[in-house]
Amino acid sequence: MSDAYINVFATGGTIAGTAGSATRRDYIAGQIGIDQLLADVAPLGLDMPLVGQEFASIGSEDITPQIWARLHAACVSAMDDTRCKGVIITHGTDTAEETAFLFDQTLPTYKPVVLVGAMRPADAVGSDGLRNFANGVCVVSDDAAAGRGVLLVMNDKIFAARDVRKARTEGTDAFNGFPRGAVGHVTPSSLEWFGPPWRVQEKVRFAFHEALPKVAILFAYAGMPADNVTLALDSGAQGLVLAGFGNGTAPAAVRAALADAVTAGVPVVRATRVDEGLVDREPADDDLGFIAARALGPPKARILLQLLLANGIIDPVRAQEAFDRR
Ligand code: DAS
Repeated sequence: MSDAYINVFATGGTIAGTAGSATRRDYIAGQIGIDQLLADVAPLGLDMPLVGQEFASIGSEDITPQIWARLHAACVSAMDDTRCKGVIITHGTDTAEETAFLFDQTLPTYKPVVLVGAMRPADAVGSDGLRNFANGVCVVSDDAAAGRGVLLVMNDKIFAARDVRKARTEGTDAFNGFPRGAVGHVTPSSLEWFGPPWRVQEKVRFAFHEALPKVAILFAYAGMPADNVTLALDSGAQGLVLAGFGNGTAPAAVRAALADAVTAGVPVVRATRVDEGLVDREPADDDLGFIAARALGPPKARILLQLLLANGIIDPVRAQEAFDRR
């Protein structure tokens, strides 16, 4: 593909943020438009032509289903465009893992889709945005990048969407992967994968829906009362994710209320509020009809449950299979 290019879809975030000073702490996300970003990137001498399109100029805390829908449609078009080598999405870091995981589950895997962001605004001293972007170009340009699902590139590390989570509020080393750490290491001039692709030529796992069913995350805390469950149900939640203690536990009254929710037809996923670690199935899950989140933290467990509901998969055994899958 000698005339190949990379589609760059911009959404804002700190990678497009400016403070007006190299040392100022506060800044505004999404200030640098796609044309300016591509102009800033041009002197880097990257090998692959870039074709830009701007979808939003927001901090990613304001990402919406509508933006996701437009972005997803553009990714689908890019998959079908024979000249497109792959897609880079510039994105705020706060919800990058959610966009990455949603798209990971709803796009085919035969072309790479890579999210890049920054922890420091574009005009900050030591800004990481252009390096992360150059690394993203290096990844998308590589033939071996396909077949790994959606990826996120930060701080010279390549993470799979299913594993990646924002683990620190500041510093350029803000992301971790669990249960796998990084799946590769990248610099603007080198790329090493830590293993072969594991999702080669995989089709879309779930149909994308702009309007996903409402799923509430219930964050466990000492003394948590059971009315947290009823309030969520009363507000229209069609599914519940427990961000539980330890291995997805909760006070007995909350567990009983969650079991009642399952009986009433509302699926319940047990996840954990702990940073890392599996939430495995336990014998009581069979009796109560709970689903174990396995390696997915609450935000991604919520997205997967939304996709399952939107696609009519409510049987807990089939739902559990989706949570078990890499
Ligand atoms: N402004 C936040 C966001 O857009 C933080 C960031 O991008 O790093 O998610």
